[in-house]
Amino acid sequence: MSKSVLWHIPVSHYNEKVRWALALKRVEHERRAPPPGAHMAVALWLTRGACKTFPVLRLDGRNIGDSTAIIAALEQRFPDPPLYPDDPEQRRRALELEDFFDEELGPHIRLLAWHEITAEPGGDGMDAISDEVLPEALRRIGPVRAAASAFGSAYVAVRFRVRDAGRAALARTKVVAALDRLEAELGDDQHLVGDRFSVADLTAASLLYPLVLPPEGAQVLVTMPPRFAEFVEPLRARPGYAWVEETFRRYREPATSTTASISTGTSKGS
Ligand SMILES: N[C@@H](CCC(=O)N[C@@H](CS)C(=O)NCC(=O)O)C(=O)O
Repeated sequence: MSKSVLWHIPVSHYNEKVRWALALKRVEHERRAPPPGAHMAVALWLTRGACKTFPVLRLDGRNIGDSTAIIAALEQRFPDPPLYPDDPEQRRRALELEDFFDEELGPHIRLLAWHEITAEPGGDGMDAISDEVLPEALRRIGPVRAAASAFGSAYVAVRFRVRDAGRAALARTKVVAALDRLEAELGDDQHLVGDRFSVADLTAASLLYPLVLPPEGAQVLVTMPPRFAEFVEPLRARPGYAWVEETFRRYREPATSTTASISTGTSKGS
């Protein structure tokens, strides 16, 4: 059996979803993180045109794109601990919630975070991300770091159209609506479906990680851009916010490594 390889983006919440599943199931793997700008081409190349985003997981010699498909494959290959409930009705609900948070939260919270990070040129946010992808020798050279940050801002502006204020306003509404749905589904329970952790909890918590920045999650962005922090501030008192913190604390093993490799390097991870 060949070793599993996760092609990922360290700062990304969809990638956190898969890193978390791999950690829970204790799947030994290597991680590879190509430089920004190369993601789409590398994902298309790895999946022979089937998927243009990361994460991509190489499992038993097959490259699988999309976090939902990856978790489905992991569930078959490494059934313990299960992320899908046994009961068919509970399983249907868990998958429906996974899909809801993937589609109705994931793209919007990403757009909002990038909107606020790039609204602050030269701010700490993009610099922190540049530091993550630049080799150490280069990140100490001021103009190289500034150029990498400028490239990053321009890339996300084009790729995700993050500068549009109307899209950012819609994203704020969608994030709050996702938090409303999370709280309505939870009621007084700790788990979204049944009485144990499932793919529904995994998806909601990992896609909300940029809002909460829990210490157990990816540690690329440790401080929020000020305008994003202003949006988050009133949400901190919400039960859904506390639930994300608690779910990370209970189920996400702390990341063992805060840095990820660039194109040719590798890192092991939890
Ligand atoms: N539906 C996909 C979404 C993945 C996704 O959007 N990944 C983004 C990072 S958050 C990506 O690869 N971005 C790089 C790019 O588009 O250039 C999944 O669940 O895996």
